[in-house]
Amino acid sequence: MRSFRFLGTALLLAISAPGAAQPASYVVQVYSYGFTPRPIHLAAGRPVTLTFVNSSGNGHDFTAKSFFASSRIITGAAPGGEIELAGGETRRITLVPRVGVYKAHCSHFLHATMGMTDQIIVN
Ligand SMILES: [Cu+2]
Repeated sequence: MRSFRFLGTALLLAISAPGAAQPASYVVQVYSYGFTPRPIHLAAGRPVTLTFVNSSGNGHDFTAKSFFASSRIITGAAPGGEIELAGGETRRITLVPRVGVYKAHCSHFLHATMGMTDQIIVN
């Protein structure tokens, strides 16, 4: 019995051991009218799951064409360099970002003017 418990613990440690396969987690809040955090800091070459949470009842998007184009996307998609979010929607994308400073904004009419701009710093 005792040895089985030890085996279980050993297995658990093996599974939860730090490894390159585990992506980091990063949450971007989307609301009327802004993004948080601002700027967004990411580690270059490290897989990260970006979770975009639209807490408002209105549709918004996170447009960052050069950022998504230069990243290696693992799961999810950003067609046209955009993450489109309906009111209350949450979307995830897992990618490996490349070194650089990128601009992001909401492409909906006048939303960038009202504050929906951001910067992604990857280093
Ligand atoms: Cu917007």
